[in-house]
Amino acid sequence: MKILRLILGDQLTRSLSALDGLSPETDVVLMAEVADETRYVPHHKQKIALILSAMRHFAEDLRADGVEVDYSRLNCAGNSGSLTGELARAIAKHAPDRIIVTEPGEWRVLEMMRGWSEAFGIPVEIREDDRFLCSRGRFARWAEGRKSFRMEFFYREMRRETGLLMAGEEPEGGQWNFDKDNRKALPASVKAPKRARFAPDAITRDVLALVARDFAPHFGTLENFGWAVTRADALEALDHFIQACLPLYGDYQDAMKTGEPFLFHSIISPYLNCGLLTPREICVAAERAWRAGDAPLNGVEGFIRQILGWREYVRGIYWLQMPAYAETNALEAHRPLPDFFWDGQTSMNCVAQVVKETRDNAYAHHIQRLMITGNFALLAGIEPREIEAWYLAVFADAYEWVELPNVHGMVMFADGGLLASKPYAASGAYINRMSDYCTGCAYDVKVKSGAKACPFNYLYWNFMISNEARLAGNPRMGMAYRTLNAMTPERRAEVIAESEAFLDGLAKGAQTPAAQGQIALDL
Ligand code: FAD
Ligand code: DLZ
Ligand code: SF4
Repeated sequence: MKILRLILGDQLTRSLSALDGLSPETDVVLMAEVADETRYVPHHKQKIALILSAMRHFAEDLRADGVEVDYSRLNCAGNSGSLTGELARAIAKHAPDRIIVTEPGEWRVLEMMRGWSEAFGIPVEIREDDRFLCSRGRFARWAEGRKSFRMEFFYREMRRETGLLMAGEEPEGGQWNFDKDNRKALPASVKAPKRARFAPDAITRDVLALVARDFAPHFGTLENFGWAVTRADALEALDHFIQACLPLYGDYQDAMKTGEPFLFHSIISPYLNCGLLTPREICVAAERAWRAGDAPLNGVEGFIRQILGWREYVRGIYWLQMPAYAETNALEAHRPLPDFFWDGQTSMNCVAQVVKETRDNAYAHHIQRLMITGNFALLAGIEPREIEAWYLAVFADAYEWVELPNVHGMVMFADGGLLASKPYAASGAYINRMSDYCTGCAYDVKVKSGAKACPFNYLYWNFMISNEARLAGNPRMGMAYRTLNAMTPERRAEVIAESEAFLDGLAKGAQTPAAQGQIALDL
């Protein structure tokens, strides 16, 4: 029996379920670079280059083991531009008896796959993606009958089930969560380690040239491209993180510093999400470092929680709730996305810095995504679809299954609190505490009203005022609403007027550095 096995650009794992039982004598593996996937959002140039180069390396690796790979390059003659079209061409060429795939990460692709058997008149087997630590079925069982979903409880079950950081039935260190020891501001004396980057080889150089030529209008630069594109290099990047960064990961997990985009973060999400690394091996490596005395428990637990907890949890929510999830807009936010999300031309130094780093690296760390660009989008009431498309495009690790719950749920509260118990809204004081951005800003973080006032200060209260009916009853918002209730009517009116003037100005570019007579960041 001849089997055609399709591998997608984020399924680059040799133990992938679609490859299980592969017979090199009879089977063919299909991999396809297609316009539909490279262009459905204006992906960052580095993201496209990373995926295409990693796909080409993966195909070479399979071939070296004697596997026949039918590989469609983006610009090869006859490339149909779609996964369905490339499958049709491969069926005509190889006349397989059946097709095997691993379930895709995104709803839209699964819908497409579900039509293939009928369209081609061949059995199509869609296998579970067992690279995740929690299957979709297992998550659905956990969620069943719960009124609200909270990551912390899910995470504890996952710790018990996997045995990670467990001492018998109890969590190591006597606590499930060590976050109170994390979240320190970064002292000037602490320097971030130099990060492992990988010089492009001939395959990557070809891909970089293709992306530079054919994707020029897409967001981002290619100059800093140093991503691993093979499993061997991704493992080296992981090893470097465990040795050089994990010891201080927890302490400075929430810190932000100008010119230090990576700090002590792992930068492994692009590898994890395209399949070069697996979540289990990363968690095991982190736990091993703690058991060997090379990293403290607060950081190791915090790191493992991101992968075993948050990553699995957001995937579970995505599959449980799609496709309706993407349609909700609980806070009725409808403002268009300002241009400065793409060009960085804003006098808000924090936002400009994060956009600049994202443009240069296809990366921003979690707190930059949540508390700078995310916080701004929440406070400004940006239309969820518009900000979601931005997040899906600009990061090398972005795939809808992980981007959507983070943006729709965690940042925009558009799901009405299904994923997060309260909106992550913050004024300038938080940004000032966790970063050095305010010292280089045209606005003054300590000023609450007037031309010099930090926009996050009045937008924060404006957000509370405009969402009072929806949020005042939330027990976790009690303190904010008690403070708001103590505000004089005059101050309320001032907050609303200043916010409206600022938000109206967004569409007109009124607060770009040029409009304000300042020098713009070099973007
Ligand atoms: P580290 O801080 O070193 O964390 C280790 C790993 O934990 C990450 O590699 C990632 O796999 C996982 N992780 C951490 N937080 C989360 C989370 N909230 N959800 C899922 N996994 C998590 N992550 C993506 O992989 N793709 C996305 O498209 C994405 N979009 C996001 C959008 C917003 C608005 C926010 C707030 C977060 C988003 N995240 C996304 C989660 C997180 O910001 C990134 O995973 C992280 O910044 C990647 O950098 P790192 O590998 O250095 O992470
Ligand atoms: C993200 C991406 C890109 C940019 N290009 C391709 C591609 O050319 N071929 C491919 O098979 N996959 C690509 N991907 C990853 C897919 O978008 C991903 O597999 C689906 O979104 C399902 O998660
Ligand atoms: Fe951002 Fe406000 Fe600080 Fe400027 S003053 S960097 S706008 S928080």
